[in-house]
Amino acid sequence: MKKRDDLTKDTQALPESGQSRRRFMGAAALAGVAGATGLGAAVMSRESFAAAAEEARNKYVVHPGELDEYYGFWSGGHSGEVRVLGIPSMRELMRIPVFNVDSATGWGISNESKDVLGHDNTHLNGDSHHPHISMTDGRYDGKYLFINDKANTRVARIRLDIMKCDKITAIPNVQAIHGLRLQKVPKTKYVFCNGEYVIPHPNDGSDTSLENSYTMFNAVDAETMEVAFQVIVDGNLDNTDADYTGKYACATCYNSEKALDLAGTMRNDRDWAVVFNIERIEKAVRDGNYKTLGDSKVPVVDGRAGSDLTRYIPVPKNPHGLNTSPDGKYFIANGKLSPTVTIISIEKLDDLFDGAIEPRDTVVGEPELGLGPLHTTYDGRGNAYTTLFIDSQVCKWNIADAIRHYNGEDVNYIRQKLDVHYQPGHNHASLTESRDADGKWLVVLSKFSKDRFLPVGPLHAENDQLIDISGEEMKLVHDGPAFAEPHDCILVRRDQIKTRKIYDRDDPFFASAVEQAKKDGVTLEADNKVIRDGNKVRVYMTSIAPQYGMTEFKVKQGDEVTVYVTNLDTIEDVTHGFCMVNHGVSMEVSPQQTASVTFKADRPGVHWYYCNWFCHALHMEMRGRMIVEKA
Ligand code: CUK
Ligand code: CUA
Ligand code: CA
Repeated sequence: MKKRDDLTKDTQALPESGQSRRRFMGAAALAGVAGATGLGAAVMSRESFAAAAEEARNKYVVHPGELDEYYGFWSGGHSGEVRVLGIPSMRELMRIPVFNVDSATGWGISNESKDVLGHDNTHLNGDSHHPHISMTDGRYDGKYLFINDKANTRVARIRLDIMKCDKITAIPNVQAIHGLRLQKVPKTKYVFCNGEYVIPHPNDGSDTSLENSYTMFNAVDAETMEVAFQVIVDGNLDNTDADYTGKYACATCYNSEKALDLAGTMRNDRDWAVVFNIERIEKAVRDGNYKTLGDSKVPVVDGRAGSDLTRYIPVPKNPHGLNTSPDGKYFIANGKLSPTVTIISIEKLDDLFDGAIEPRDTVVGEPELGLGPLHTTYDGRGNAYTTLFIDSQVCKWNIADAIRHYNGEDVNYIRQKLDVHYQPGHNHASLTESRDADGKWLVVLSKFSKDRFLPVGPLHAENDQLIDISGEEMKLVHDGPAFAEPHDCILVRRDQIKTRKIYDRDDPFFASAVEQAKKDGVTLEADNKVIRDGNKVRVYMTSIAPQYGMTEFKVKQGDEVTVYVTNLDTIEDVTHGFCMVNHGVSMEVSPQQTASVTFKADRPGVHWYYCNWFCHALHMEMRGRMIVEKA
């Protein structure tokens, strides 16, 4: 672990625990001391053993004052948020509200957040599953993180420089966006996302039969966040991933049966993975070979069986995760109801699309791993790690050996099975979705924690486990309770993320406030003013610890009041808030940020407002009064 500041660290008071001294004296140092003092061999080995254990512990224990080596971004499932963790400490660093309402930051309350979420307040929930970081040439570029909302069929983008959501797009013509992955090469031009459930078209009640129902694979432009195209498919869609040429994406389908009942979805021994030829789809759109549906202008192409745009590769059975290996060679589909995963050779896809080979000819391996394979991740050294939901294990296996076994050689491709606790969904190795997969850490997101933590009532935490995969053997090193429900996470080296310490005054995040101030002739950084515009009142105030620029303002009963607060502090970490008591109003105003909130002044009298982010010794004194005059 690197230290934030060696000088400060060494003077920090840690002698009681002996932490800093122990870390200073690594395994080699301890062995050396033992040798120099002429102790016997038995003592030496005990010392060395303790030192080695200590060294191992120091790999994942991040001591007070030290910083983690990786950022982890966790989806928050039906909590609708994204969480930021440090790895390997597993410390939660931040929460980024996205498809939810957050009282602390005012997400869903402030106007800036409503500019992103929509001002109609209709969708206050979400179900985020798959967080993925934008890439340039197959490497994380740290610019954006994208995430799906299954509950309300949306895709969101988070700006990683400020760690705020800046765009949300509702995907038309489909229901429930589930799998989401990014184009890796040459850069993330598209966000690929799967509509899971089939619906009739038009979906207006005129026909609810299955004959006219289908779902679509979608591509969202990563910069504009507009839907670039939709592709009609057979069956349904679960998870997806893209290749390292920019040409192909692939998605699993668990319901080739097009069944409505559970038993029906399990009827076929094989469903399929559908491969999308992105070049051909782009060409079809360019050539005008598409239709549109309903009011939407999004080009819709037909990728059902027989189309030139797709190929359907049969794979067993109700497949779930779809994961590209970091060497770019394979798509691996995880069998779920089959104990196998299916290795699809990406190299062979050109021949498949040219009609030179049959779909199953692209399969180069189908190793049997255990019960309930859901997701696979990679260490960049040729090994894959697959979660076995039913077995409650992670299976480490070697891809090359699995392929040799498929070709009839008598080799054992399984390297190790490690118990995890319990019922794992996704797992994710450090940098695994990029060319830089470094095989250091593996996070396993277990759906059940059962007995691993203090009981907290019938609703249990989940259990995110950290596994050291840097050696030959997987070693479980940490349990971390998590609230509902981190489906997936992504680990990125800390140097790949560059964050702002304070806002830039030109930040587009509060552009609409800046625009309104300009119209009102107000200088946000200096003025404290009340502007009346019919029964709309705009209150502009500054804040600098521990004071607002205005300790009182007057409005009339029935006014629609918008308060703009501009934080003039330039010191890192001095965030103010604005809370209007009894008005459901609360928001964050970080250094150099402008934030605004709109509410109705419907009750005459005195209404106090105060700063709700602790900013100063006199933080309690940072307050003021809104006087509402009787109508
Ligand atoms: S899905 Cu949840 S465990 Cu939505 Cu990625 Cu597999
Ligand atoms: Cu400003 Cu607390
Ligand atoms: Ca099926």
